[in-house]
Parts: sequence; C-alpha cells; structure tokens
Amino acid sequence: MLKTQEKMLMNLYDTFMTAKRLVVMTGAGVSAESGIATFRGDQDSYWSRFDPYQLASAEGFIEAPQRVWDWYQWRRSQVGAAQPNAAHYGLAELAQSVPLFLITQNVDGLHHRAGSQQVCELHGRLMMNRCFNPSCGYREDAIDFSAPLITCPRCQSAYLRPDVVWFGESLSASSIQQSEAATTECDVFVSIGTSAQVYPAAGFAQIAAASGAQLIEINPEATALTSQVDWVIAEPAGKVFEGLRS
Ligand code: BJW
Repeated sequence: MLKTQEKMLMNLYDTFMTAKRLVVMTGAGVSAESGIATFRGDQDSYWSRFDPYQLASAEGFIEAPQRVWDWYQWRRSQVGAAQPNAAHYGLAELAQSVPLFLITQNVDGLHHRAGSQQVCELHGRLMMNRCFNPSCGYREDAIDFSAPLITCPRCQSAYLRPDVVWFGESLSASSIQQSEAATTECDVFVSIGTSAQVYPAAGFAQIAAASGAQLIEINPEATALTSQVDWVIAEPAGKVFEGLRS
C-alpha cells in the first residue's frame, strides 16, 4: 500500500518536472484542508445550506443587499483566520521549477498568501469591494471584516458589493483569454479540487484535451471530469502535496 502511494507520488513528481507547459486549475477543494467549506457536496457545503441565487447573483443582491453582505462578511472572517495548506505551498514552490500557469476559481486569496506570484483568479477576490454600478469602476480593499456590517457600504454612486463573479455575470475577458491561451498550449493540465460543474472554467480541461494535453485530476470524489481524464488521483490535495514536498 505504502509502495503504491510512493510510486504514485514519484510518477506525479516526474510528470510535473518534465512538463513543458503545465496548467493547474484549482477549485474550492484545494482550500478544504485549510478549513474553508466547498460549495457543493457534503452537508457543510455552502450550497447545501444556502440558496446560491439568493447569495451569489445580482438579483439576490438587489432583493436583499444586507443578506448578501452578512454572508460575505462571515466568509471573509473565516478566510481571514485560515492558513494556506500544503497544496497551496506546493503549487507556489512548483512554479519556481517548471513553467506553471495557475488558474483558480477560488476567491480566497490563499494561493497568493502561500507565495504564488501569478494567479489567474477567474471568479474575483473576496477581500475586495467594488461598486455595484459597473460604469462607476470604484474598487477598494475590504478592511473591516471582523464584525458584521450594520449597514451596507456605499460609494457615491451605489451600494458596494464583493469583487467576485456571481452566477449570470461575465468573467473578465482577460482572465478567459489568458486561461484559454494557456490551456491550448499546455502539455499537462491538472484539475484540483473542483466539481467541474461551473462554466466557463469547467470547459478548460476539454480545451487542453483537444490540444493533446495529458489530463490529471486530484480529487477524493468523482466529478463531471473524472471519466475524461488520463489519470485520477483520488486523494485530498493537501495530502498529495505534503507527500510531494517530503
Ligand atoms: C477536494 C477536497 C480536497 C473536497 N482535495 N478536492 C454553459 C453550460 C451551462 C451553464 C452555463 C454555461 N456557461 C455559463 C453557464 C451559467 C453558469 C454555470 O456554469 N452554471 C452551472 C452551475 C450549470 N455560469 C455562470 O453564470 C458564469 N458566468 C458566465 O459564464 O457568464 C456568461 C453566461 C452567463 C449565463 C449563461 C451563459 C453565459 C459565472 C460563474 C460564477 C460562479 N460563481 C461562484 C461564486 C463566486 C463568488 C463566491 O465565492 O462567493 O464561484 S459559484 C461557486 O462555484 C464558486 C466556485 O468558484 C464555483 C466552482 O465551484 P468549485 O470550485 O468546483 O467547488 P465545488 O464545491 O463545486 O467542488 C469542490 C470539489 O472539491 C468537490 O469535487 C470535492 O470532491 C473536492 N474536494 N475536499 C481535493 N481536500
């Protein structure tokens, strides 16, 4: 059993080290071992406890901005107290040795905090605010997230909102262009800790496969992508990277 595990880690290490262009895409599962809930799955996941369209859509914000703010302030306090885990650190170290393009759907900033210098953050940043009116363009750091807000913050134009991408909203054109270019050119694509249900991110693996890349998935559970990949590592990401780093 131990031998199988060691062999798997050696193969993975070799695959990473010999990749000419490596693309890694992470989702909520990469932060699970930092104590941050995932969106889908077990009873602690966000969408099994809360309605995504009430909390993560513009319509939900217009209907009840305070409800949305309360939820995001709570999540900010959780993320503020969390630490990156071995997977975040391992990916930051890997980028020192191989050409790695890191795409994340996560808004928690843990890849940056672990030392990753370049991270394509598809769904925005939890610790920033921006004006709800897109033509205003005002942005600011979210500094006070230790306590619930009594009233929703505003700029001169409208309510502020978290600088994240909600359902039905477009991702930034540059993040999509960069991700599509990197996935088209990579020879190894690794999907870590994502259920691969949310588009356009869920389509990047197919783009990589169409260009001939090897697909690897690191996820303890089967996902929408599992049947299409070349190699499944059905283990928690932190455990895999802890093994790679030791
Ligand atoms: C572990 C682990 C461990 C646990 N180690 N792993 C094409 C087809 C169909 C629909 C669409 C489409 N194109 C667009 C859509 C609509 C929609 C969409 O995809 N809907 C689907 C649900 C069907 N997409 C959009 O609206 C996007 N916008 C867009 O495309 O604009 C144009 C357009 C709009 C409308 C129609 C057509 C075009 C925007 C998507 C924004 C997603 N926003 C959220 C919230 C962000 C802000 C916030 O954080 O509050 O992003 S929703 C949520 O899901 C969050 C995540 O980033 C995203 C993905 O979740 P992720 O990361 O995969 O997490 P989970 O929880 O699903 O999975 C965790 C995994 O980890 C599990 O597999 C576990 O097993 C695993 N795991 N422990 C490794 N230790």
